[in-house]
Amino acid sequence: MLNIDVLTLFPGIMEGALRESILGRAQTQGHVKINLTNFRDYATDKHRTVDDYPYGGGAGMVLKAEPLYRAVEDIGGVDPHARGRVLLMSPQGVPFSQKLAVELARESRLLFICGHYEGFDERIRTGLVTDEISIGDYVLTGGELPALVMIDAVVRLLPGVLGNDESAQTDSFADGLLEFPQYTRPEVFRGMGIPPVLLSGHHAQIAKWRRQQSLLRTLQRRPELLDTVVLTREDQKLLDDAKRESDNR
Ligand code: 4GX
Repeated sequence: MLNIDVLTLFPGIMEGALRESILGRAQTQGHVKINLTNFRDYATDKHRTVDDYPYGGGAGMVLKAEPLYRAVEDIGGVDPHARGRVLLMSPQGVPFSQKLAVELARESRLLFICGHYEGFDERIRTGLVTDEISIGDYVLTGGELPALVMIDAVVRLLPGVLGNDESAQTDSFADGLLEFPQYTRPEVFRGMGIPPVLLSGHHAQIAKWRRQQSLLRTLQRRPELLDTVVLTREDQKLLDDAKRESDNR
């Protein structure tokens, strides 16, 4: 069972998303425990202040170190070694990836820190955070959506969370390639047919076509992914054939 804590000033942003569908089911089935904490509860003054003006001046506010230290120590314990990984979502972080999701899914506890609007006092990074992670090169209003993205990617990898039909082994990135095209009924939709091989009943041919489509799609859309996947000699041949076909078109 994975234990996830989230520190946020806006737990409401995450509540709905965590209740629905596979993430909701993963919690009721006991694969993961997700605990949301409003770190404003750890402010000590009567106005429950969590941010303050930046030293040196300038626009915007900065999240204070004290409430977050108190929250992390209360939830994760005072011993940084026993605490598990403490993740901070920010555009300055290392890019999130399937590889990192697999790594995080092996942990027993994760603690996410979500900021909003402003920056963090740097001592939060230096004294609390083990991993600073970005979900992409764009600017959001807060860390809650990135935390949801990461929680979603991690929880679906936990043993038992996905059924056989939804298996994490068969999806895009499990083998480092993009997915092949899929079709369902009807056979002709608004004049658009389907590749005849899929109706042939020839399972080896179908598998070969799908592999070739995955390779071709990866080459066309995300060629850099091919640098890191190991291609069999058969893959190399399928890819060469597919390249020749698309050159002829
Ligand atoms: N991938 N944001 C965090 C607040 C903030 C400001 C400064 C730390 C330092 C983002 C992303 C992202 C916006 C979340 C700023 N936190 N996080 N927030 N892209 O854009 O992860």
